[in-house]
Amino acid sequence: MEKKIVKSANEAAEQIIEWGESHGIETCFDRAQRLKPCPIGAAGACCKTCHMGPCRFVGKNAEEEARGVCGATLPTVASRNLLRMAIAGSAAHTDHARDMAFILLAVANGETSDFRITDVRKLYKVAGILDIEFGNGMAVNDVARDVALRLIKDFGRQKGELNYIKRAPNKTQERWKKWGITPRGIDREITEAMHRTHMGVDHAPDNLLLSALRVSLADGWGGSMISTDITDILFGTPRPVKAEAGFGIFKEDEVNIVVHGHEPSLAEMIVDVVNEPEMIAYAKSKGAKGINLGGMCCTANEVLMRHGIPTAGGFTNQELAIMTGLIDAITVDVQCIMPALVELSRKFHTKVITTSYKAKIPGAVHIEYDEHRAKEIAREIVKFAIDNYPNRKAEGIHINQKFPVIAGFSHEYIEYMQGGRWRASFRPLNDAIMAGRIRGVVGLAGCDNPRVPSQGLHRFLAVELIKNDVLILSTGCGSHACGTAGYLIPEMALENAGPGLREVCEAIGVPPILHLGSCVDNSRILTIVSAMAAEGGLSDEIGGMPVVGIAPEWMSEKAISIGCYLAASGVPVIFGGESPVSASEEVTKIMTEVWFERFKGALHFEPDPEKILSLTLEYIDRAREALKLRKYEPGKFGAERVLLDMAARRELEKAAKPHIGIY
Ligand code: NFS
Repeated sequence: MEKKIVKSANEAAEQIIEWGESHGIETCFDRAQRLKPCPIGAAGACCKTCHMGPCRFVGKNAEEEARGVCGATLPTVASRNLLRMAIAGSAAHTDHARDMAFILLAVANGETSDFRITDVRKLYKVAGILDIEFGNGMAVNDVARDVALRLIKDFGRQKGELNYIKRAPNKTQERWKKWGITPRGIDREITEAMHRTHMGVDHAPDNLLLSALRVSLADGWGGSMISTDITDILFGTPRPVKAEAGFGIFKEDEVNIVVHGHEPSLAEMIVDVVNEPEMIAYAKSKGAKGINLGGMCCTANEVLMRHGIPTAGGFTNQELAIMTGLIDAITVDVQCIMPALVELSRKFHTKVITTSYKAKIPGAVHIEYDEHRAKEIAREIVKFAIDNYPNRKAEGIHINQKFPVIAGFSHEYIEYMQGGRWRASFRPLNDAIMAGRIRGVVGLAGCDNPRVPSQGLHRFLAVELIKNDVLILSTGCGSHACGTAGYLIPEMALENAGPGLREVCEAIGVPPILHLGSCVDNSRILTIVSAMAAEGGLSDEIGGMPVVGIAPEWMSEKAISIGCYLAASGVPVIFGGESPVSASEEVTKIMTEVWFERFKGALHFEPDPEKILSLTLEYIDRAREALKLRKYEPGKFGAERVLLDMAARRELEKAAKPHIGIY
């Protein structure tokens, strides 16, 4: 009997895929089976930077002997390929950040009345970080303008360093200076790195890879951090919120609209508009009971974190959501959008609406977004979806499965939950790590991927890590994989976490997997680890902390940029799948051993999830040993301060005076 291939670890996804197969509907899972990756390109051994090639570097001694037409070696080509991925990833995140900065400027200048500054406290905090002087009398919009302009300067700066570099621990910054990778201006780093990869420029693998770190740091401590901060300022800094995840979020008797992509500003407007009484009345006039908004991919994370909008899932779930036959319109902005959606949507009644001039798909409806007319455009989109509701056919496979999730763990909330408004700090977390109650921290990030049983590697590692008392900070599709399995709830700690982590989660009332947000919110991992370093008792820089980043199902170039900026910041990173530079031992060695020596971070690729797990724990234990922390033994802890429980926190707060902002 032929062995059945499991395509997704998400049961509901698997059910939809099977339904699709029985109806002759193709998805990324079928295409992944059919299209085998080119083994030469997959290993980084193909150079197509000029038109004398593509040159393929194959054969037993390719590393030493193979040459391209220009004479380039395999390590040059492999490192150049990786650098190009990092550049594209950094460009994606930072261009998203640029759009956010211009929205903040438009709000400050009064050019749009649809948005406002929601979190004034965060605005002041960011203004403080940027050394912007603001007194009591200064109007909020004036502070916002100064913040926006100061951050916009980060894109075009030619010399000096990015504003947020100083948020990193001094020692971390010193390492960057020593190795010449402190980013200057975001656009400069991207342009210079592209220049280096042009035919006939930089040929030294180590130098090319340092450039990958620099351009990625411009993402992590530049674009992504800017985006996170401005999104918090405009739409609110997340705090825990209850929501739901899974294909069961769609409603048979309501207009279902999905916001998909990455940039949150249009989605925020749609959240507002679907609640307008006139819109609801309009939906009812078309026979629907109401309007139901859901999210997909990282736009989903943005509106989930701030408004509790339910999510249908991550990257590999997008086609499957359409196959429920219940989506009346799916609006997409930028990044991680499968062009296959349009062709697929024709088999159902779903309308795919592109909204960015940067990201069009032939055959899609295009309603162009402009932040100056945001609400008007959001209304047009919602109305369009409502008008499509009567066209809904009975086709599709309706799914009921959905899980509760608790999301919304910003840096600020994590600090707050460890001591309340007046004693907020990272002390309890550091203490719990020092005592061995928490073994270490893992950032679970990145895409989900149809080349493995999708979402399964995330789920396996999440469960195994929490069993081992490792606290997880999840983002992006890692969070979707966990959320659609029911892992993002406090009960997960009771049932699955090791004894130390379970106690900590019980005391605070949080899940053992803290959903930090979208992919740009990986910058929250940087600020959290920097705060842990500043708190004392562990490492005084990011490097050397019992902290590891993993992206077991990565596929996008943005993931490479994230992996590189975490590695340069001092976090060992382990990616799943085959290495995109596996053809070159020299390049692999630089990214692991050499980077670890210089930055205490590394970037590994490891297809075997069991090995990802053991390497992660090994890094954590090695860091604990180097920091002379007590040896981790499950259930045996050292002395530590007592965590405040909910009641104690409330008591403290009753005594506290009101404070600006939400904390
Ligand atoms: Ni990030 Fe991957 Fe895309 Fe978000 Fe999901 S695929 S690298 S997690 S949605 S960006």
